[in-house]
This record gives sequence, structure tokens and C-alpha cells, in this order.
Amino acid sequence: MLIKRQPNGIDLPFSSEITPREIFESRRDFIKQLALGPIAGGALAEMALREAFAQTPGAQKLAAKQNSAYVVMDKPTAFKDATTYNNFYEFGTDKADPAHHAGTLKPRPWTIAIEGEVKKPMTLDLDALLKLAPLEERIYRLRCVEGWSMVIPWTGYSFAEIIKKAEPTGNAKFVEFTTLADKKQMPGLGSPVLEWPYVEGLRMDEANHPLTLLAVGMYGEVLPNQNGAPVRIVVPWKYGFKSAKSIVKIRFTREQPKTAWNVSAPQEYGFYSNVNPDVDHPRWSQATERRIGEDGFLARKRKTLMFNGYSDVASLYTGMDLKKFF
Ligand SMILES: Nc1nc2c(c(=O)[nH]1)N[C@H]1C(S)=C(S)[C@@H](COP(=O)(O)O)O[C@H]1N2
Ligand SMILES: [Mo]
Repeated sequence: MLIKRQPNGIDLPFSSEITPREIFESRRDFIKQLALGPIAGGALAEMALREAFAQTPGAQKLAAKQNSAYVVMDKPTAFKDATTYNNFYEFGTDKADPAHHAGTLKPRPWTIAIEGEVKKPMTLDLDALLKLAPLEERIYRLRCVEGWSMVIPWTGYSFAEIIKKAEPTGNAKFVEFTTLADKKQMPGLGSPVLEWPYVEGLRMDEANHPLTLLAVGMYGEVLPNQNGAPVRIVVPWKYGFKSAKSIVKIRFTREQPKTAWNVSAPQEYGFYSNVNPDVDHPRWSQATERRIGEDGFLARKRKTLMFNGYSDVASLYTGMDLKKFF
């Protein structure tokens, strides 16, 4: 497979990974948007990739070396789609709300409290967080429980680095992540759609898995507010809601944390929420997904993969009935 090196250092799958349909669709879009005439295939694909990585003018760049062990070969979602189709209920429940309303979030200055069952409780500011470990770029699939998915180049490092630094005690069995809850910055908090603050959690071994990412950026820039600035967690083998945004507190606990979606609808959203095509949501199938950006009548439905394709994590669940612990 041909790999094309992009100016921002991101390796992208080229030609063989881009289906004729995708080429056709990008071409159609370009002709529409730019009123260009027919373009030769190679130049066209090149432009499609540039378009996919068109970023926010003036946004702060974040240098990071790509870690090729964590790069899926799917075509990355366009930056525009990844930043205008969001779930961030603190800013409203419509997909477009976060992009419209998250401008009131103040991602700097920012601190994260690390507490609970740790030998070294601490408060880290953003600079300390950015310096804690080398930043890496990783391209992950993210699959929402609602049946859509994206492919996003994140910047960050394994959450395991935080665990190492905080030195959990032998009593630490879980990690709880708490999102900021400030009515002045987050208009959605006025709605009782969820119990605030938004809380998510992982079992200790899940949190320690190298795939679990503490993300501070995407597409080579600092995180846009609507994607959870300035720091979020990304757990790629679980449904998207496990990946809490705009985190202010990380707490190591003995007991399984009470998580926002599980509290609001326990029969629909379990604590584990591993991507699993064999366990349907009570109101819809989880067997397939729609890749954002591939809409339209030509779009094929993608088969949802067990653990979202991250089969390495299977060993975390040996002996567990994943229909019971959904
Ligand atoms: N604090 C907070 N974190 C959150 C959410 C939220 O509403 N509030 N939504 C979750 C859901 S349902 C998904 S699918 C992902 C979406 O991340 P993205 O908008 O960056 O794609 O964020 C997750 N993290
Ligand atoms: Mo989601």
C-alpha cells in the first residue's frame, strides 16, 4: 500500500485504501464547491486528502510524532465533519449545538485534580499535563452508541502515563473521569437531560491499557472546544460516551463509579459499553454503522466490528459474559 506523507506529519493510506466510490464522491464535492472542471485521478485524491485535513485558521498547532502502532488504515473523517457533528450535551443535544455554543468554554487556564486511592494526589495545570509524556499522534476509530462512527487523528499519550505518575494504592480498582460543570460556560447544564457533572469511568486494567488515550489535540492542533478542550479521554474500543470530554477531575476508586449514562438509563447503557455488534441496544441493532462523511444513497453500511476492531483488548474480558456486562 502506498503511504503519502502529509505536511503535518500524518501518514495516510493512499490509492488502494480509497475506493472508487470515495474518489467519485470527493470529485463530485470538489466540482460543486470549487466549480472546477474534471481533474486527473491522482491530483484529485491528493486534493481530497488536503480537504480532509483542512484545519482552523490560527488554531494552535501541536507537534507530535505519529505512533504507527496505533494508526487505523481507514480514511480519516474530514475535520469539518469531526468538529460540527458532535455529542457534548453540556452545550445542547443537537449534533450542531456544540460547534455553535462551545465558544463560551474557557480551556485556559485549566487544572485537573488527581485524587482518591493514589500515593501522589496532585493538581496538574495544562502545561504540566503537556509535559508529562511525549505527545503522540494516533488515528483511532470512534463509534457512537447511536450507530455512527468517525476516524480521528488524535494527539496525546497513553493514560497509563498518568497512572504511573499518580501511583495508585492497592485499593484502586477503577478510575472516574469528571467533566467540568460550570453553568456560566456551559448553557446545556440548564437542561436535566443528564445528571451533571458528566462522569465516566473505567476498570483499572482498562484505564491502564496502552490504547486508552489522554487526548489534548486532534488533526495536529489543540482540541477544539466542541471536541472536549483542553483534555479528554479516548477509549476507542468502547462506545463514544465512555470518552469523557473537558476533564477536571480524575479519581481512583475502590468501587465502580456511577457513570452519567448508566445512571440516566441503566437498561440501555451499561458500565462496560464495549462496542459489540452481537449485543443490540434495546431500541436498535448495533450490527452496523454509518461512517460520518459517507452519507448519501451511495453510502454502504459498514459492519460494526467486535471491540470496534481493537481485538487486542479481548483479553481484558476473558471469562466475562459480555451480554450481561454490556
Ligand atoms: N462531557 C461530555 N463528554 C462526552 C459527551 C457529552 O455529552 N459530555 N458525549 C459523548 C459521546 S455520546 C460521544 S459519541 C463522544 C463524541 O465525541 P466527539 O464529539 O469528539 O466526536 O463524546 C462523548 N463524551
Ligand atoms: Mo455517543
